[in-house]
Parts: sequence; C-alpha cells; structure tokens
Amino acid sequence: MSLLAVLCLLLLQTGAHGFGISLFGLFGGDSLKHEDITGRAILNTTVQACRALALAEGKNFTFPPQPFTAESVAVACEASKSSKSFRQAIKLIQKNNRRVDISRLFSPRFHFDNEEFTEGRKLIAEGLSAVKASNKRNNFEAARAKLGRILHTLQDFYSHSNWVEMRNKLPNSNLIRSDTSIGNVAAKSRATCRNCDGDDCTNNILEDILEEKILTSGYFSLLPFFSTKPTGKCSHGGAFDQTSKIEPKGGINKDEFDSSHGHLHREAANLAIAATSELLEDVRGAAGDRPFLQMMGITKGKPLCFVIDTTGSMGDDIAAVRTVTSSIINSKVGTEDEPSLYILVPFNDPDFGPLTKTTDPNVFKNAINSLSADGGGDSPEMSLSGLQLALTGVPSNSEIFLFTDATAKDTHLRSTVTALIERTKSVVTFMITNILGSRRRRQTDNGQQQNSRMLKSDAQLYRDLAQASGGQAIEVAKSELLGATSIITESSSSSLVTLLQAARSPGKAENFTFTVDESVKNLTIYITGRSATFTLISPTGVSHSSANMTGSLIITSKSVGNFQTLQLKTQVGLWEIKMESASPYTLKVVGESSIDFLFDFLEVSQGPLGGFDVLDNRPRAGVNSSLRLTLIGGDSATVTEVTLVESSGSGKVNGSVQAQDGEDFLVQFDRIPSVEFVVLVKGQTSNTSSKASSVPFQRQSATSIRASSLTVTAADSNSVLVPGIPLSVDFSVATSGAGGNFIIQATNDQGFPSTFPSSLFLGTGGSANGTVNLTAPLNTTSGTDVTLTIEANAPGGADTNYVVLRFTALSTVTDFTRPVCQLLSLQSNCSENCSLSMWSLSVQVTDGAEGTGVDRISLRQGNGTMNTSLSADNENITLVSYNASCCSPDVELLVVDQAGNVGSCFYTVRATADNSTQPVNVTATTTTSTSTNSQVPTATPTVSSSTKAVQSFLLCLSIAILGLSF
Ligand SMILES: *[C@@H]1O[C@H](CO)[C@@H](O)[C@H](O)[C@H]1NC(C)=O
Ligand SMILES: *[C@@H]1O[C@H](CO)[C@@H](O)[C@H](O)[C@H]1NC(C)=O
Ligand SMILES: *[C@@H]1O[C@H](CO)[C@@H](O)[C@H](O)[C@H]1NC(C)=O
Ligand SMILES: [Ca+2]
Ligand SMILES: [Ca+2]
Ligand SMILES: [Ca+2]
Repeated sequence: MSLLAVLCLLLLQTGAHGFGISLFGLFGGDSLKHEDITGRAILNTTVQACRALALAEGKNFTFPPQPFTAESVAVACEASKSSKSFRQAIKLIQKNNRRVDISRLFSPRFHFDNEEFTEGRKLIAEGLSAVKASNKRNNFEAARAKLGRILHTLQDFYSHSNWVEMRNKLPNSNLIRSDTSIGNVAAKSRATCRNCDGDDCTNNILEDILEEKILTSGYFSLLPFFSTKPTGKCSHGGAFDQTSKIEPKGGINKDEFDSSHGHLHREAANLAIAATSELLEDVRGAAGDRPFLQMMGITKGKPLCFVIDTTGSMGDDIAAVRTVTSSIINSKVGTEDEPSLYILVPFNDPDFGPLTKTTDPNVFKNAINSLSADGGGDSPEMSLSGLQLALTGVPSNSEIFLFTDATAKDTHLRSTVTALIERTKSVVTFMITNILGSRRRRQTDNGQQQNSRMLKSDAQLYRDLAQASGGQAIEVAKSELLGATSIITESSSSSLVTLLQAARSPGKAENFTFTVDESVKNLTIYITGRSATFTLISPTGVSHSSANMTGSLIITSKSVGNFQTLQLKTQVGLWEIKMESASPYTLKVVGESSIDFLFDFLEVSQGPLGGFDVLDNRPRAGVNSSLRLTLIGGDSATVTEVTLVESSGSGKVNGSVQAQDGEDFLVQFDRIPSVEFVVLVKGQTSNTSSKASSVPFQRQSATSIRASSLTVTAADSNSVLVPGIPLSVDFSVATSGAGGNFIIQATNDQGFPSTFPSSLFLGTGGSANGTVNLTAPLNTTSGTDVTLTIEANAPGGADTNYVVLRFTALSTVTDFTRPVCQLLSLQSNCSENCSLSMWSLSVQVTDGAEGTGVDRISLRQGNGTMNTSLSADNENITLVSYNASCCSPDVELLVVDQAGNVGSCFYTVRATADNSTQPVNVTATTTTSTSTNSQVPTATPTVSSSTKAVQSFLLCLSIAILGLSF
C-alpha cells in the first residue's frame, strides 16, 4: 500500500471536518452527524410553527410522541399528505449542509476553523438574508438550499470553538445577527492552548482563555511543513490535522465521541441543535408561520401550475382554463387538497412570462381572468420558453399543465426542458387543441391568411416531453377541452401515486399487469392513443372490454379526443390490462395512497472505501450505479424489489436492496439501462391487523430517467448573484466515450445576459473546462430566483448531460438592525375574575432612520385583537393597538423589517401574588423570545458517517495534486 493510500485510510477512520456527515458511510458510531442535528431542529421548529398556527386558529394542538418523525409531525400539523414533500425538504437541506464538507473542505471560514469568526459569521448573516429574500418571493427551493449551507457553518461553531469549554449552556445568539458582537476573539498573538497530556486533551485550553471568555477555535492543516498555526494556538486535532502535531500538540474538536474533545461531543451537538432551532426560528419570524411551513414542505395540497398559450386563437382554451380554475378553487380550498401554491406562466410570441407564483387563490384567479388571447404572428409559439420558466418555478414533484394549439417555435430549448423535467421530477401534461379541431383561420402580422391547424406529427415534441415526464399529451378539439380538464382536478390530490406507466410507439399488442394494494383508493386508468382498444381483467377474474365500458368494476368511463379515463372500483390484487393498438399509445394507472417513495441516484466516490453523494444529473451509462430510496408513509412497510424498467420497452434491470436507517434503502444496480427508464418499486406492508398474506404494493416513478456517458459538473459557488456584478461559473465536461467537439448550451430562465463557450473539444475519455459568465441586471428584484442550465451535447447529439444551478439575486443588504417598539400607553383594569375585564395597549414600531422600514407585525403570543396603522404624521412609524381579555395577560409582537430582521416585543399584565389589579410587570424586550414547549426528540443516532469517503478522497486527491505524497 502506498503512503498515500495509508493516509487516505487514516483519514477515513479518523473522521470528518466538522460533525460527521452521513450518506450510508461506514464510520462514526453513535456520534451525532450534521444530518441528525439539522433534522432534529427542523422537526422541533416545525412543530412549534404548526402549534402556533393551530392556536391562532382556535384549534387544539397535540404534540406528536417523542421522538418526532417527519410523518408524525406532518400528522400533528394536519398535513399528513405532505409527509413526502416535508421529507424531501429535509433531505434537500441536509444535502446542502453535507456539501459544505465536500466542496468547501479547505475553507476555514465555512467551519469556524483558524479563529475565522468574523468571516464565518459573515457567511451566516449573508446566507440568512438570502434565505429570507427567497422566502419572501415564494422561492422555497432556493431558500432550502441556502439554509442547508449556512446551518453547516453554524453547527461547526459548537464543535470547533471553545464555546462549550467555556461552559456556555445556551447557543451564541449573536452568530445569527450582524449588529452585535459575538464575543472577544483571541488576538492572533495570544496563546490559547497547551500540549495535551499524551492522548488526554481534557485540559489543553489555557485557563485564562476560559476564565476571560475569550473565543478561540482549532487550527487545521493537512500540510505539516506549511502550517498556518500561529504560536500557542489550539489545533483542530485528529490524525490528519498536521497542526496538531506541532506544539501545542493535540486538538479541541468535538466532532465525534472519539475526537480530541469527544467527551464534550454530546454537549456540542445539543448546542448545535439549539442554535439550529434558533436560526430556524429567526427564519420563521421573518417569513411568518405559513410561508415557513411552505419552505419546509408542510402544506395541505400540492401546487397547481398552468402554462398557457395566450396567442390569438386561444380564446376558447383560456375560457376552459378559467372554468377549471374556479372549479378547483371552489371545491378544494379549505380541504386537504387545497393547492399549496399557484403558478401561472403565459406565453405568446415573441414574449413569454412573467411567472406568477402565489399562495392566494384570489391572486391566481385574477391573473387567469386577466389573460386574453391576442397576437402571436405565425403559427408556432414560445411554448418551451414558458415551460422552462414554469419548471424552474415549481417545487420538485409538481404537475404542470400546458395549454396550446400550436407547435413550439423555441425547439432549441428541448434538451433544457428535458433536463429540468428530470431534475425537478415534474410531470408535464399537454392539453393540445386544434389537431382535429376547427380549421380556424386567423390573420398573421403581415396580413396573410394562414391555416393555423396543427398537424398530428407536429405534436410529437409535446408527446415526447409528456412521456419523459410521466404526463400525457391530450389532443382534443377546442369544443371538447373542458371535458378533458377533469384530469386536472383528479391530479390535484396530494396523495396521487403512480402504479404503472408505459408508452408504446409504434403501438403493439401487449399484456400489462399491476398490483393494487389495500392502501389504494380512487383507482384510475388513463390511456392516450387514437385507436387503442383493451381488455381489463380484475383480480377476481371479471373482464371488461373497451368496446363495452359498463359493468360492475367501472365507476365512470370517459373518452374525449385521444384520451380515455376509466375510474374503477378498487379491488385489491393483481389486475391485467391487455392492450391492442396499431398506433402509438400511453397507459398510466394511478390511485391515491399514503405509500409512496422518493429516490435519488448516488454518485459513487472513487475513494478507497467508497461512499456517496447525491447525483444531481444523469447517472453514468454502462457502469454500475446506486440509488437511495426513501419509503413514505409505510410505517410498517418494507421494500422488496426495485427495478429499472425501460419506459417504452420491456427490458429491465433488477437492483439489490439493502435497508438502511429509518425509511431509507440503498439499491445497487449492475448497470443502468441505455434507454429511457423508470424506477419500479415493490414492497410489502406488514399490517399486523389484517390477514397474514397482505397484498404487496407497487409504485413507479413518473419521470423517466436517462443515463449518459457524459458528466457535467460545476464549481461550487455561494449561489448569490449580486445585480450588476458578473458571476463566473466554472464547469467541466468529461466523457467516458468517444471524443470530439461537444456543443455547449447555457440558458437561464430569467433571460439574463450570459456568455459561454459554444463548444468544447474533448479527447476520447477526456475532459475540458469552461466558464459561464452570468449577470443579473441592476434593477433585478432582490430574492429573484435564477436557474442556470448548462448542457453538453456529445457529437451527433444523441447523448446529453447537464448541470442545473440555482442562484438568488440579492442586492447588498445594509439593514441588519431590528425594528423597535415603544410603549405609548397601557390600560388595564384586571379584576380577580379575568373573564370580566379587558386590557389594552398601544405601541409604536419604527425601523430607525437607516432601516428598510417595518414590513410585517404579527402576534406570537396573546389571543387578543391587534390593529396596525401607519402614523398620520410620519409614515416611518407604525402604530399598533392591542386589546385582550385579562385571561390572556401576555402579548408578544413580532416586528419584521423589509430585510427580514426580526424583533420581538413582550408586554404582560400578569397579576402578582396578592392579586393586585394594577399592571405590575410591564416589560419590553427586543430579544427573540421562544415558545415554552421545547421538546426535542431523542432519536437514535443514524448508522453513521459518511460521505467521509468522499471527503477523504478529496483530501487524498488534493494531497496528490499538491504533489505531497508523503
Ligand atoms: C380542545 O380540547 C378540549 C379538551 O380536550 C375540548 O374540550 C375542546 O372542545 C377542544 N377544542 C377544540 C377547538 O377542538
Ligand atoms: C425547539 O424549538 C424551540 C423554539 O422553536 C426552542 O426554543 C428550543 O430551544 C428548541 N429545542 C432545542 C433542544 O433545540
Ligand atoms: C395476452 O394474453 C392472451 C391470453 O389471455 C394471449 O393470447 C396473448 O398472446 C397475450 N398477448 C401478448 C402480446 O403477450
Ligand atoms: Ca397560437
Ligand atoms: Ca407565432
Ligand atoms: Ca432594520
């Protein structure tokens, strides 16, 4: 074994740079990982937000049992159907947290190493501003990503500094502020440590440092001879930190139980959880409870997203959209399936957009009502531009409906749109009118009469995109459109799952089977195709032919245009559908169920002992691969079989399934299919109450996946785009196949100016680097989400891969101070029987002369009535009046400015022990007060680290690159 390999093994065993990180790694024992810390704090804060919301609505709130789980919290929040999106949000935050160790391992400030306190705090403050700005514009995905990153740095403070050794029992709240001091940081010249006593490092921090409460953190370096550790400073510690071998020897990190200060690991981790909760509370305060829960994926229903052609011939279609929108809003608002977010993107020619994204059904209705059909010139329209904008604006796993009667003019966006569909796992259904519809003629701009009727073959691009996404291309006459829109209402159930989906082009006779388990309700089959006939056979052997769609199993059967819908009585067991069609068709079987799954392909580290990172683009073709599968809603369920099934053929690859902690499974495949495929999952619910032979369940991913022999990676950026300042994004393209000239395309959904190389030359099996320069115009609104897609196309165009990057445009934040309250008057005449009397107060709230101004005032405590108004003589002053029963003697106002700084003002008229009727305890504070019930689950630690293998490999690689193979 080479010295390098030995070192790498050592790295693997000695642990991480920060609390451990975990993606099915091998080491770490019972130590708490970044994922555990993040997950617990999210569950805790989410429960608090749901409780506050319930109480504000006059409902009771019951805490879920300890330890909290995503599922139990979703249930307590009365949003049990959102456990999938909640879990997905948590995983995204955890992934971004983990990535800081992967991509920023050598930047001390990201880990509070080397006494870089000012720099670390600045990262947190800037990131926090970006999170708040994103939330304000309903850009929750961007907010989650940024949140994960800053939480990593925040959590490392407790492991790497001497905060715990100074016997602090509470987090350092000043780390999430910018207008205060985080404490006295040791001068560079001041010694902070002595040698450890052999392996015993319990007393290596100098007493005067601890007594005087001087902040220090460990120095860290991989390079023995180029150590940056000043004289007398503490080291991080551990076998691969070379500074810990220089006097003063030893270290102070608390990353794991085995670390230099491992005896304080639990205290450090608990403080990191509390600090994470505190930062999340601040985000919650700035956003408000409901938007905060949206960011966490806790919502009632799922998003409703329409992309609508508004050119001249679309009048009838727009009218149909209005009708279906009203009907969904009227029937779903207030129910479990109330849309969580409404998204509208109109497109025309040459214009498209803007994207409307709102949680208010009336704003959405108004936006739809204000659409009118006009313009468009020639027949093709900017449909893919509109779709691109929608795909970057929707949360993952959303369903998008696109209405048009024309072909796409912007077909160059085909691969970008495909990349975004894959990346966001969005389902796109096209509602295409005019194929068999009226031969309506209309004027083009140059006055020529033109037949705008779309040919059948013209719709192929839409059919391909629909199929890749798991949606349908529904082709109907304009007069029939309303009849086809029932699919939109049916799809709006947030517990919709796919049991089976297949497409055949050209059509051929084929027999399909699917299993319906006990949890499935509202079983529905969708078929598109002009001449598809079929026979359906139920588990009990009852058979129905498409020629006669009546009978005991059929609830409704409908056929409009190329689209058939069958709603079936749910019968548990194995169904069969025998399809016959000479022309192309698609078949999709869906139902409602709480059992579903999430999956991500994993990137296998090339390091000595393996390890994974989540892959954000197409998996490698022709090699083995793994995926992480998370089972949703199956408390007592297990996965038995995971198969990659070709979308348009019968080829399949079986994976080997290994259960991991919690609901996660690691699935390994010998190879990835070379054509489009879907993930098919089978499993068993071990429902103890029912018969022993419970029926297995089957679920399938909607979105198709493709492998690629290309990899496209982009350098880590801090994901913030400052308007007016160009951002350089370095990327690299590698191929495991033939070389040649690779076409590069970089597009962003905002149409911001960018430059990039139009092609890169790669040798066979080679790689090349390029740079995209992206500039947000000076007038870009802060919080705008920009999605950049960089694609590489292999010569011949058959193979493509991409990387999708999200940026938040953020104007430089100058307001870091919180609004303040000033009590103007307080009147109370509270008597012994509190229900007979009232109290009231009036307060003025200001944000200072330099501030951005008061944005929002809300009640965090107190169930009285609050009114706010702007002062007549000074619009920078907001007046608050509050009246409450004496039975509700406390009030806490949350006061938030435009930059998202959250202040809190607390007042009380609690009677003293002698039942004085006077207000005896009037206090006002501007600290963020916290709710009382602060339970945190004592979850069992996960099986442990780590993408440490990834880190270690990076470490090894860097050492190798530096030519220092010891
Ligand atoms: C809350 O719970 C209490 C006691 O369990 C019950 O009496 C009351 O009706 C409940 N209130 C609401 C709004 O459900
Ligand atoms: C849980 O959250 C609350 C507020 O949301 C906070 O006060 C409390 O400290 C948290 N508990 C822990 C252990 O972090
Ligand atoms: C489908 O099943 C029937 C028997 O029920 C069989 O005759 C037919 O050949 C099968 N079709 C295909 C394509 O396998
Ligand atoms: Ca048109
Ligand atoms: Ca046109
Ligand atoms: Ca301010």
